Amino acid sequence: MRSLEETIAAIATPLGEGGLAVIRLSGPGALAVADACFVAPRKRDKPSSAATHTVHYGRIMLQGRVVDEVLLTVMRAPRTFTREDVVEISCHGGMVAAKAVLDAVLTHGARLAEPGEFTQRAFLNGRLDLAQAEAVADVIHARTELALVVANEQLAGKLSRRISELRDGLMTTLAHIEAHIDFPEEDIAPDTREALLGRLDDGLRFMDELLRTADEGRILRRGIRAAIVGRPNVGKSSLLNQLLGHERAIVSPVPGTTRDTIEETANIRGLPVVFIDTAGLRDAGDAIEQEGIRRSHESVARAELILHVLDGSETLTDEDRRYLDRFAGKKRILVRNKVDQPQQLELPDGITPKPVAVCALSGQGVEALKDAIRDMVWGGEIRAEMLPAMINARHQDALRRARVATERCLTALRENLTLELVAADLRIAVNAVGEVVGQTATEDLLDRIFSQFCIGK
Ligand SMILES: Nc1nc2c(ncn2[C@@H]2O[C@H](COP(=O)(O)OP(=O)(O)O)[C@@H](O)[C@H]2O)c(=O)[nH]1
Ligand SMILES: [Mg+2]
Repeated sequence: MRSLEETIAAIATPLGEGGLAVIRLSGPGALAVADACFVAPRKRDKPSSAATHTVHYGRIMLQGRVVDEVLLTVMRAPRTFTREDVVEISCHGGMVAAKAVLDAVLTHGARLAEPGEFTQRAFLNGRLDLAQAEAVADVIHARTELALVVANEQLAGKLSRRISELRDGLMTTLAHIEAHIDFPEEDIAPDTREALLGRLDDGLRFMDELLRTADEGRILRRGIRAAIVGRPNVGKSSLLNQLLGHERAIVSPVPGTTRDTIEETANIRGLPVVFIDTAGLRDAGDAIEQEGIRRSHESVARAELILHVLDGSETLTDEDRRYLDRFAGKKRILVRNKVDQPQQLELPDGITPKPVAVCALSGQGVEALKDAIRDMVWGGEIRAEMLPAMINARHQDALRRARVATERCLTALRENLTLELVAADLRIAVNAVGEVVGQTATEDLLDRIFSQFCIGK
């Protein structure tokens, strides 16, 4: 791990042209670096003598040259994001200006920050725990407001509090068991044993409650993949455009127009849904079309939801039947398109679910289709205020290990095995739960998590 003695710097805003860019500095030397390259209108006004949380106008200088006109914010430890001295310099948003200001601070003793290093310092200095640090990335990557609500609550500590509650409970039980190990001549009284078993059971239930949120947490963070399938010309591309609210896919009366697979994310009732418009799953066609078909097969195999589009104005074909069979076992929604035309389509008996009727030309029925998608992936209305703390894949892995260890512990206690064994398993469970918030995280794990952040965060 890198030394906290160093002062780090990075451009915190996206690269490219914009109104403003922000260069961020953090570390014990942040104010000294600012003193060395910032000149206020009154030369003796130095960042290091400024009051905390104040903003100052001036120029950034490098080798006697004015680099840019800026506003510089002084924030002294510990009331900062990293709990270190922090300086933020707002400069002009061009690529050259931001880069030149960064060069100036690097020349005067700061070092370029690694991805996620500011957040990592916030974690190492105890400002955030690991679950909260991960939430910082979730906030940045949130693709719907709902995802943002969940990320912000995790950042505020909602999940962390649940985890401490769970961990405290397990630690109390562990302390009890260890007390009995210290006095081996006394057997555990039957009612004490019952109490311990009850506590461990509570712990398991608590873990299960959190583990149940993994799927919804994954959907909110990563989105759900929904493939739009059906034979050529039924209106798949038209439907995609309706769901996205803009023209993305080429719509054409010529079958086989969509040669490549199109993927785009839409916000469906707060859920990020990645729609995949497939090139059709037929065999035949020229080399380019075959490649398109190969990709379609791939993305359909990875999709978690199928939207099977049927043309309501035509009778069912063998190809339609093949699609019906093929996706019978998958989570699917049947869409009867072209309801503006005289209807010919009749579905065989026993086909579920009931199709959603739409007209992809006018958009009629598309709102009902969005509801159907939400119901299929979420199960019920989504209200931000009802959302529980939601775990991510890493938390899920840690909690699963904690669950296995706790179950082993319960069995050992029931079967009267030695208390050392019971305690050993319980310690494993406590540590695994602690990983979620980083109480027991290895350096490798920390590096892996923070390296996924962007530079400047
Ligand atoms: N009347 C009518 N025509 C539609 C409807 N949806 C699509 N079409 C037309 O059907 C043709 C094929 O549509 P397209 O979206 O390219 O189908 P795809 O091959 O399944 O992607 C185009 O001429 C569309 O304008 C609809 O709801 N009603
Ligand atoms: Mg198409």
